[in-house]
Amino acid sequence: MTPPMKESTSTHCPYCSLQCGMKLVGSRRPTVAAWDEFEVNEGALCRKGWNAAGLIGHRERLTTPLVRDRATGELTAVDWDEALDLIADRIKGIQSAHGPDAVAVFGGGGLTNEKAYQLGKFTRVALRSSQIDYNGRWCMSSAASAGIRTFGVDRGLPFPLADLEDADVVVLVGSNLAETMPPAARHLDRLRERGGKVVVIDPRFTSTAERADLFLQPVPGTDLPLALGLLHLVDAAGQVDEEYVATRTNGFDAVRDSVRAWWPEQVERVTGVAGDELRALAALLTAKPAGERKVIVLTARGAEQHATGSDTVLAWINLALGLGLPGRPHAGYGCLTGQGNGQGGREHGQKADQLPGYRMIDDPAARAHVAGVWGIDPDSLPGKGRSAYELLDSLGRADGPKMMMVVASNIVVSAPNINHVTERLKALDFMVVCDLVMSETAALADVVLPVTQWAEETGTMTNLEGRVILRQQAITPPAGVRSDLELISELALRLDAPIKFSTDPEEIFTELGRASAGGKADYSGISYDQIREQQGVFWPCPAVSAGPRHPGTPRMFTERFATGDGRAICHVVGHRGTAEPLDEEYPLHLTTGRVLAQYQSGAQTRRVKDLPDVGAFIEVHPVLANRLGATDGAPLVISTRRGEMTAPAKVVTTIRPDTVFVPFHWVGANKLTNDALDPASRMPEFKVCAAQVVAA
Ligand SMILES: Nc1nc2c(c(=O)[nH]1)N[C@H]1C(S)=C(S)[C@@H](COP(=O)(O)OP(=O)(O)OC[C@H]3O[C@@H](n4cnc5c(=O)[nH]c(N)nc54)[C@H](O)[C@@H]3O)O[C@H]1N2
Ligand SMILES: Nc1nc2c(c(=O)[nH]1)N[C@H]1C(S)=C(S)[C@@H](COP(=O)(O)OP(=O)(O)OC[C@H]3O[C@@H](n4cnc5c(=O)[nH]c(N)nc54)[C@H](O)[C@@H]3O)O[C@H]1N2
Ligand code: SF4
Ligand SMILES: [Mo]
Repeated sequence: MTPPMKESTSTHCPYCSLQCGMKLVGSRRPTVAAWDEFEVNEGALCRKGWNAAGLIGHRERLTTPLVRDRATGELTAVDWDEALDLIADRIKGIQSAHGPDAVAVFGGGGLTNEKAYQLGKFTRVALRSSQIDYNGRWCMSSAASAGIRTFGVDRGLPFPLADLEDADVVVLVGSNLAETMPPAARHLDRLRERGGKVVVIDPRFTSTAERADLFLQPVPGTDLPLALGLLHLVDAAGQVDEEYVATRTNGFDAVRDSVRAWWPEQVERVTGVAGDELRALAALLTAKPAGERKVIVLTARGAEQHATGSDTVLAWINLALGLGLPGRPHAGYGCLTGQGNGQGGREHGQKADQLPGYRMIDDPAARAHVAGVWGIDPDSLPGKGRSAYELLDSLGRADGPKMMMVVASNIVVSAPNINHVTERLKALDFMVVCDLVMSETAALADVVLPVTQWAEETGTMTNLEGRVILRQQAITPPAGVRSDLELISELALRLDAPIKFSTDPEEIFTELGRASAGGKADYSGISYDQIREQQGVFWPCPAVSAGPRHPGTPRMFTERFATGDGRAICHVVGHRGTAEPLDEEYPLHLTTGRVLAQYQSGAQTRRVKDLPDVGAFIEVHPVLANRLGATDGAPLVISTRRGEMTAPAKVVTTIRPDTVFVPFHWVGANKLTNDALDPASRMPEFKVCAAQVVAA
């Protein structure tokens, strides 16, 4: 029974990893109001948040399952039983012909913790398939891989966001925070009011850069040598925090040796950043003596979405360790995660190599623990699957899946090299898409299942700080839609799964806690009530058998890192360059990213009428525009080795003359992008490839 809805519900935004608190007022056509007491955003919201209710009651909302009619080829309304029976039949048929791995699942970092957990469990237990991965692989996986290797654990920010305010210096490497999480920018403003300094590193002078005291504008894909050059300068000036390095790290000397050749002039040659600017930044970082430095280094997608992304993050972490920052007050390294549940989405088992609690699927002890919670034989759990892009690339091939279920991703807009990916999707025998709207990916499906959206269901999300928050149901869903949890449960029944799948979020959260107990991301002590009382609870938060409950862990690494001996492990990394160097035919760097008013593939925000749906554009410098004979707004054709698109020029002085930028919220940018993958994280090189631009 659906409970009667309240007139005002405190909940959270449906979009990014800040997970701003907001109120939804009214139960039929609710409006968004400020929730001033929620400490992460203090009532502030960005334009997307203020307009979040625009998708509630939207005329394009899917409210009935659709099945592709064999005769007409059109998607046609059917009832839920017919759609679910058909899906279960196809799963059984395809698996009996080709084995369990012939059915794949593609999840999303926008799913609640409960959904991400159930989806991973469904794939391993009901489908018995190893083939699950998710769009988070394209998000912060490079930082995750570097964090795990160095600190033994991956929590985007190991400290609350508000710690930024009390730092002396914040360095943003490839983050356009003022557009991608606007309410967070006030921490930078407050820091500067106190006399602190903000450093922005970006090939474009963004609205975040407008807040910078020091702005470096490197060639895309060169953040790694930039970090090597900074550590070189810090060491050459005798400014390495020797005591910290000796007591809290392993392997630093090899790193120190490896940066000896990275003189500022050498760095300038590779990155385009002048030696003096590099020296200015090194001076800022070492303005205070070792032990007193309140410096925070943050990376985001600009530095991470590269085929060298994980090494780049390792290089910036090495710099932070050399300066003696991680674990010290108002200092450290962090990654700004992206999607609403970008953090939790990677902890509960929808990643190809992971089980809940950030446990590794090839670890026998982890398998035994999780199988125990699930009530199954550990030997029945499949092993590691393919990473997101490798999974898509394998679809329909002799050894690849023949069927895929997509839950919360709009792949044909957001995957790299989409001309190729779309071909692979079309090679599938059967595709199911679960979504709230007819996304570009849903339009290619054989079955589309209409699901509830954020305000219509309850679940937890883990924000960029590792704070587990509760999105409470505020309104009754429209007739005809079901939650992802319900359809997972129904399908599991039809597949004769050995166990039942609950549809109750709180019950699932409790089970998820038990599955995570003793793991790296331990949620076992967290309850919905505690989240309500504390404005969220930071993991790790283990269950306590007697005495007061664990309060959660806002700040990590204060005494030790999560490695065997408690010390951070330094990794030597070298400069490799981008996967696709420029040449005569493709002489420009193409980079891609976001604008304030649109979210991701735009499936949701392009449908909100109060958000400007301006279409893709190609940002070019006036020098380049002149050479092309193009004025602002004139159509340009941009092409790479993989595809081309036409879009109007946006002539701006804020971009490097050798670089162009295209936002990826509209179909097009990803016809161009390179699918070269990072060897460790399997992150595609979204942020740089070689392009040619001509006037249309
Ligand atoms: N408005 C809006 N906000 C969002 C989202 C959205 O779609 N729209 N998505 C959310 C998600 S999932 C994510 S992951 C985050 C992403 O948040 P951000 O990482 O801040 O966003 P991006 O625009 O992808 O990239 C940031 C900057 O990287 C720069 N850049 C490009 N190449 C390079 C490079 O080689 N080096 C450096 N140093 N910088 C480079 C770009 O010019 C851009 O300004 O945003 C979240 N918030
Ligand atoms: N060129 C380029 N490409 C990029 C990036 C880039 O910077 N440049 N960034 C990458 C990054 S960081 C990311 S995170 C990805 C994101 O790319 P996508 O995975 O495409 O992200 P969304 O547009 O958020 O897609 C989510 C889909 O799920 C639906 N949805 C929302 N909530 C739910 C739910 O609870 N259940 C179900 N079943 N569906 C739901 C939405 O309507 C939408 O269609 O894009 C990547 N692609
Ligand atoms: S910053 Fe992110 S969470 Fe906050 S209102 Fe905007 S989109 Fe929503
Ligand atoms: Mo992301």
